[in-house]
Amino acid sequence: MIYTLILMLCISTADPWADGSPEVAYGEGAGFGQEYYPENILGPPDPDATTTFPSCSESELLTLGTNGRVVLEFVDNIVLDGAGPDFSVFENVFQFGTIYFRECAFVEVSQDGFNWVMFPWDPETLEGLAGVWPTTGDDPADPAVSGGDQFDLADIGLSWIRFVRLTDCGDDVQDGGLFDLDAVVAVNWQETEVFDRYELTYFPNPVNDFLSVHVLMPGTIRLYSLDGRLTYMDEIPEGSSDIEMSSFPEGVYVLRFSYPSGPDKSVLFTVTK
Ligand SMILES: [Ca+2]
Ligand SMILES: [Ca+2]
Ligand SMILES: [Ca+2]
Repeated sequence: MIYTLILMLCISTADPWADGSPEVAYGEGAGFGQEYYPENILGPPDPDATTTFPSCSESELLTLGTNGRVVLEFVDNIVLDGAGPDFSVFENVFQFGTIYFRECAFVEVSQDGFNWVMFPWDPETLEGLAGVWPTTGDDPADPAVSGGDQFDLADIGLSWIRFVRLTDCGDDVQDGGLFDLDAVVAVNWQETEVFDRYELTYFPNPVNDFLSVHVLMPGTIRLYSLDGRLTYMDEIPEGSSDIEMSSFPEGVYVLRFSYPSGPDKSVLFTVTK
C-alpha cells in the first residue's frame, strides 16, 4: 500500500493552493509584503499563524491598501463546487479575549479571469467577506478545522472557478483597517492540465487558401511579412476565424495576436502556391 501511495504522490504534482497572481493594483497604505509578492500569497497560509498569534511576516502577507485588489489564479487545479465550502481565504485576523481584529476584503470569483461574480456580503455581520475569522494553524485544506473565511460556489451558482479576486473594502465596511492576504486554498478541487488562457492555435501550415486561427478571447490579429511590413490587420472574435490567404505572395509570415489584457502571441507560418 505504501508503494501505491508513493506512486500517487509522484504522479500528482498539483496542490490545493493558488498558483499564480496575474494582476495586482495597490491602494493607499500598501507597501507591506510587496518585496515578496507573489510568493507570499501563493502556497499554504503561514504555518506559524494561530488564532491568537497571527502571521506578521512580510514573506507571508501582502497588504493591498485602501480599495487595492489582487487576482489569484489556480493553474494546476480548478476549484469545484463540492459538498460544503469550496475554498478558504486566510488573512491575519486575530483574537484577543473576546475581540477579533478584522480587516476585510470583497471576494469575487471567475472561470475566465474576465467575467466576475461577487459573493454577497453583509456590512453588519461581515458574512460573505474575507478577513473575518482567524487561521487556526490546523490543516488549511480542511475547513472543519482550518479557520479562515470559507466560500461555497453553490451560493453563487457556479460549478467551478479558476480565479479569485480580493478587493480591500476601504470605507464600505467598518473594520480594523487594511486587508493583509496570506493565502487562498482550494477545498474541493480537481487537477487540470496547465491551461494557457492566452492560447493561439492555427492551421494548416503551410497554407495556400484559408488560415484558420483559434483564440480564447476577442482581440486584434496582424500579419507581417518577414521584412516587418504589416500586410493584414483585423479584429476577430473568440473561437475560430478563417483568413483568406490566396492573394498573399509566397513566403514566411509572422502571425501576431494581441489579447485585450495579456501578452501578444506571435508565430511563424508559410504561404505556398
Ligand atoms: Ca494549485
Ligand atoms: Ca502567505
Ligand atoms: Ca460547495
